[in-house]
Amino acid sequence: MLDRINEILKQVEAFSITSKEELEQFRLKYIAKKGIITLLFEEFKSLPPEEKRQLGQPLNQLKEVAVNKLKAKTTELEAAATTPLQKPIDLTLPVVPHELGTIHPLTQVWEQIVEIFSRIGFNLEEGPEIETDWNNFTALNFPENHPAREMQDTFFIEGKEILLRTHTSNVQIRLMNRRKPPIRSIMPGRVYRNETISARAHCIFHQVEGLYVDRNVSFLDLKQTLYHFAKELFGKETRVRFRPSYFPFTEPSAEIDISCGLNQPTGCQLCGGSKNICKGTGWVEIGGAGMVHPNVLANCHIDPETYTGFAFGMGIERIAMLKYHIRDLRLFTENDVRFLRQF
Ligand code: 2U9
Repeated sequence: MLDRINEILKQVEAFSITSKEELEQFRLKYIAKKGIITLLFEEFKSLPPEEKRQLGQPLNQLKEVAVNKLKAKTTELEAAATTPLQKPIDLTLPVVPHELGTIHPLTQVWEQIVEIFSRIGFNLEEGPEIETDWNNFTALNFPENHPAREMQDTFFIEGKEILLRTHTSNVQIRLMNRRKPPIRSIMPGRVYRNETISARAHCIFHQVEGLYVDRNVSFLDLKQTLYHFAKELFGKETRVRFRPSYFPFTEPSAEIDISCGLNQPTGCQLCGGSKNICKGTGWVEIGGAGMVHPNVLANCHIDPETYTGFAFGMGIERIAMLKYHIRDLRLFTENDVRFLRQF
């Protein structure tokens, strides 16, 4: 047994411990409950007294060497884990560049629009994207069989009663039900339509709508407000044109065009030199507007005999595309940094 003790002592001394894993292997092999040294002690108990006297000391010494090695290596490895790198840091080295992001072009345009209208007294209103049929269609004077209410155009969530809003007009309905005139607010937000995604259409897009309801609000107020807006956003030279149109929620209704500068000495400013967008007419559509239909006011418990109002709606993507000469709607949602970095 003495030979075995000496052999194991050599192994213990030679055992290389450079990691926590090796430390644990060492402990399990020699000192743990089923370790070699523990088993030697078990064997030792049943030896005759004569041998015990001979082997007691070398066995104790073996254990002591192993336990001390375990303790020393444990302290050494713990210290290494907490001691900072000894290599000096060169403070003159250039820093690793931390790339800054850019503000998404849609957010930029959204913020500019909010800013322009807030300076002329419009406050900001928001509402839910999941809406009832009443707030999205019925209160807005959409007839029961209007095509927008079909599955091909609207995303329905529960039957035909709960849906993803198709415009931000639901916010105006909620606002008028909650507060009485004067009301002068804009409603930017995300809207959903069941469209096939292409360069010109997306099933998710953004709108900004506006509403002004008070005594004696006229079509002239609407025109002046939108003239002001167009000049602020697209430049002082911009002209605005109203074309008669039809929406269930406004009467009379109009589509709003702005001049692209084709007929100016500077040429097509908004179309970016190409006539594809204005199709050579010099005008591009930016949205629609009109006087709030008396039925819509009445649906929101506002007396149409006392109050009148105007409303307008514009697509934020469309405005951003014109302002920054972006040709494909899909670029807004692809998150390609080569596109986003340009703004
Ligand atoms: C209420 C009353 C009237 C909001 C309006 C338009 C005309 C319009 C389109 C522009 C391009 C939607 O983004 S688009 O596809 N919008 O043409 N929107 S008037 O009229 C309202 C809204 C709410 C209570």
